[in-house]
Amino acid sequence: MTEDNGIALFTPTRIGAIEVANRIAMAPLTRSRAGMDGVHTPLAIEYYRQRASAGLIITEATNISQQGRGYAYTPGIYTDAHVAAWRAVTEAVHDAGGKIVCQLWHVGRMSHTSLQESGVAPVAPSAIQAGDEVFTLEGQVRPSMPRALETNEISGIIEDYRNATRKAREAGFDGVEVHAANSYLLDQFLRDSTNKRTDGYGGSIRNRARLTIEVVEAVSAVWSPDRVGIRLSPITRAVGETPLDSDPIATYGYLAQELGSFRLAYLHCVEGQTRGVNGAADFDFQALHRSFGGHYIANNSYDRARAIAAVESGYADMIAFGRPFIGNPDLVERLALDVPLFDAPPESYYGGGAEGYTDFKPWTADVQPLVSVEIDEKLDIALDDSFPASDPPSMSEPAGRA
Ligand code: 8OZ
Repeated sequence: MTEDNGIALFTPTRIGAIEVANRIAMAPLTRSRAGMDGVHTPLAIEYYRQRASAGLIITEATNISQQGRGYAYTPGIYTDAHVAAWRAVTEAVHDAGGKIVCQLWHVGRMSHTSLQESGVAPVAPSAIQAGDEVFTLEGQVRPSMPRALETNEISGIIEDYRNATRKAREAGFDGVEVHAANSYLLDQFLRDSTNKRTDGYGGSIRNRARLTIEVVEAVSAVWSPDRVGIRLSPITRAVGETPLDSDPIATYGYLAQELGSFRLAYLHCVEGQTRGVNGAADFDFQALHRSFGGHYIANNSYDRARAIAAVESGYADMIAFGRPFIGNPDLVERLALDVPLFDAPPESYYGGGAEGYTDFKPWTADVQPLVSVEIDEKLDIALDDSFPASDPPSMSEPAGRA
């Protein structure tokens, strides 16, 4: 339990319909430890249970369909087997007093034919191949050339979001977070660099924002808007040289305003470039928050002092920490006590088993070598490191993508 140290960061609040015990969220962290069928092993139960003192856990990005999968060993939320595996996770988190929402993910063009059903091409707003890497059973490879979605296929994608939301509800989650960040499918539609469509989903800002808004509308109708959050990253390249929008202020400002009318649980922003630089100064996230009007979760390179100040000043309702939650399952307690953080080795981030996943100990003065790290959030969203290169999962060396 956290100390009542009189600091707002450690006090309860309500985010939409979700009562949270403190203002610290666990950011979505891809850990690549599910089976190739997207079903979590029991290790995930322990992993999330250990981190249940976070006010809100946002799960690792979770595929809404096989078409939406871009990385090996990532979990899904579209079959009954997925529901059963996730239900054990949500029960463990709830039993430990935590709250947990499922991040709904469709990677769009960030995929490879080997990860798609019958080896077909991944889908995207436009047939423009990404220059970065995704993780397949053969290791890290360039994403395949995608094919542009036909207009009449878009309703099927929205239906996949609906199905995933129903499944998340069945699995006992407290809500869902729509992943519209980091240049995956929804962000590919938003950015004019990746969307060259000439139908009602391309061209003007309004058209490029249409899919995200339709998804949010559908997901909110299946559950309830106050159980739906959304993650945006207006100025985040996420991976390599992923292109940005030509006018992020106008594009994401319009979107935030439109999203505001749904009265969602929250807007969650990756504030910056995620290359070890907070970058919030490059973009007015406060203005974006104002346009949205609801609760705001800030993410990217926050340390204890900045997190405390951001909540104290009313800048944010919650702060999401990513990488520090890998090596510090009890991050909330450590921040409350203001004790050092453990810097998990990068080799532990993606793939493998219990090692580097569930074996990080809670803080005591003598338990493990403690390294005081500068908190740097890039790893909850950025592909700065490599993935396991073989099946069964195993660790691999970081690819050194600084
Ligand atoms: C790291 C590795 C793979 C995917 C994101 C879901 O950037 C991710 C991701 C992060 O949002």
